[in-house]
Amino acid sequence: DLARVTRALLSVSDKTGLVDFARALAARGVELVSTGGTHRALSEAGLPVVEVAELTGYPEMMDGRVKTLHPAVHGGLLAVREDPAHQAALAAHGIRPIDLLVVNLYPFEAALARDAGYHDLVENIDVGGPAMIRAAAKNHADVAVVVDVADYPAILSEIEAGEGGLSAATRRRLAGKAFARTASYDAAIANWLAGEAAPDAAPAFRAIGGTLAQTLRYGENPHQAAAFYRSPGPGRPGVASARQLQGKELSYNNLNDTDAAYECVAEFDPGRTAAVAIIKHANPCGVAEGPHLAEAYARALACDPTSAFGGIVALNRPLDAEAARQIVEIFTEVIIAPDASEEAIAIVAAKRNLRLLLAGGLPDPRAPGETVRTLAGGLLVQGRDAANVDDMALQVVTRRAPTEQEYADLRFAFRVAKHVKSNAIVYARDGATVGIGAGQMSRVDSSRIAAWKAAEGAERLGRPESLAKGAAVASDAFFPFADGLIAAAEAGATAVIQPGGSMRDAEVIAAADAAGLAMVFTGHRHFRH
Ligand code: 93A
Repeated sequence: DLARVTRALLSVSDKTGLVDFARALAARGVELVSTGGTHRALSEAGLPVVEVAELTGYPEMMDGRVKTLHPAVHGGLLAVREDPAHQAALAAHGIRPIDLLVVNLYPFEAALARDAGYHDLVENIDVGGPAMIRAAAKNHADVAVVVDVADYPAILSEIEAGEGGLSAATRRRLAGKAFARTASYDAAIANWLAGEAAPDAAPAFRAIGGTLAQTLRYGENPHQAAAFYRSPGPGRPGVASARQLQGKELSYNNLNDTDAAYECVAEFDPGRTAAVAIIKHANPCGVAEGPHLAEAYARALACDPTSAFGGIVALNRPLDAEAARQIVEIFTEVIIAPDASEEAIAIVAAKRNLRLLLAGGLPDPRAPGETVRTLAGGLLVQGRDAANVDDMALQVVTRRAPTEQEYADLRFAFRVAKHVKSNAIVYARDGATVGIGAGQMSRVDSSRIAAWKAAEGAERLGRPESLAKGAAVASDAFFPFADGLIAAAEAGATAVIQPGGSMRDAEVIAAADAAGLAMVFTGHRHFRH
């Protein structure tokens, strides 16, 4: 079962060991054919070698994109030696068989490793090489294919020992290796192209087994590539599962904000109350409960109507006509709700750019799950914050205990604070936020901003006193010093909810008592960064 090697085609990018290997072949009387660069290397070494262009009758063209893609090459590789019809075809077209193919491919992987640019990478996609490798490997009954420079010595010694031939077992083994090589080569190209769409998110989501849901026009900023990946498994009802009824494609920021909005409003049990959350830059700028959605929306909007402009509105019950009519009155990017009435859908339809997303349900705020974020060289994974203020044993730490109304507002404020970026301070009154301070590096600054918003709200309504007057205030983490709490008391808050646990709790409690505040500790922190 030896196949004699009489004619070899060599076409290699990596020219390591090439000359020695070719010289040994030539010494055994093997005729050499090769492509441009390989041909040059061999003739410079003084070896007799024919150029492929001579075989095909065509010069290498299009920057080498077309050099071996020709019947004179592929016929020579694919012809079955024992098939008379194949032999007749060879004869009819003046094609001579090739018994040994030696190819290594354009160094695509190396180009990727050195972070070559897009154009450079595309040019490093070898087409003719893999085509020849696959042809020779398919025809391993007659042809031997070598794709690895490390195999040269073994091939040579087998040819020496086998009187100019290679065994069927060797040809078959080489064919297997050849297909493995083209497969891994193509996989590298495919992965690169898939990753092109979202260079930042792709590795992270491949790691958790997500699937690409949407290639986004860009990320947080236009110079950032981005994509939206859907997590494996059924997942929580929300932005990833929602049906979009109208409006243009959601952007990266829209998706992020819509998720924040829906997760926030899902904290409100629709069986107990209607609730609305309005979100901007992933932070709530107004959240409110109400007997029905329209009232909840009006109250949420009243908290900070300036910021609500161009915001995302999330509802915990199916959108009805009354609420829809109010929402379309101001510029809104997205509405997300579990469902919507026909009438509400028709009302929203009049605003063609407004996106309406129907999620089919509300996510369970207590359900387990993960959050993932990347950092340089790794991933941070944590369980989602599934803690719920209704499950917390609230500990009264002040002389005065909250009234029933204060308790309700404290729970409301802490529920919202969970969805405000830290440091988070939330003032709430009668089931509506009246001032939110988000994302400050100092808790006192968040307190000041929230109090200022509450004062602004009063001005808007023509009220003499800040809306913080008589409000409940929530802090996502403990007050490290009394100053933040004193600021809240000065703004007019009467009740405070916070995790507790500061070294200075005693000072903070004393300040609360001095101001006549009622304060409860939750024992749970709601950091969100
Ligand atoms: O550009 S190609 O995809 N088109 C071809 O027809 C072709 N034939 C061989 N690349 C092609 N090759 C590759 O050229 C081989 O796989 C090898 O990597 C390289 C050798 O070129 P040279 O002999 O000019 O250095």
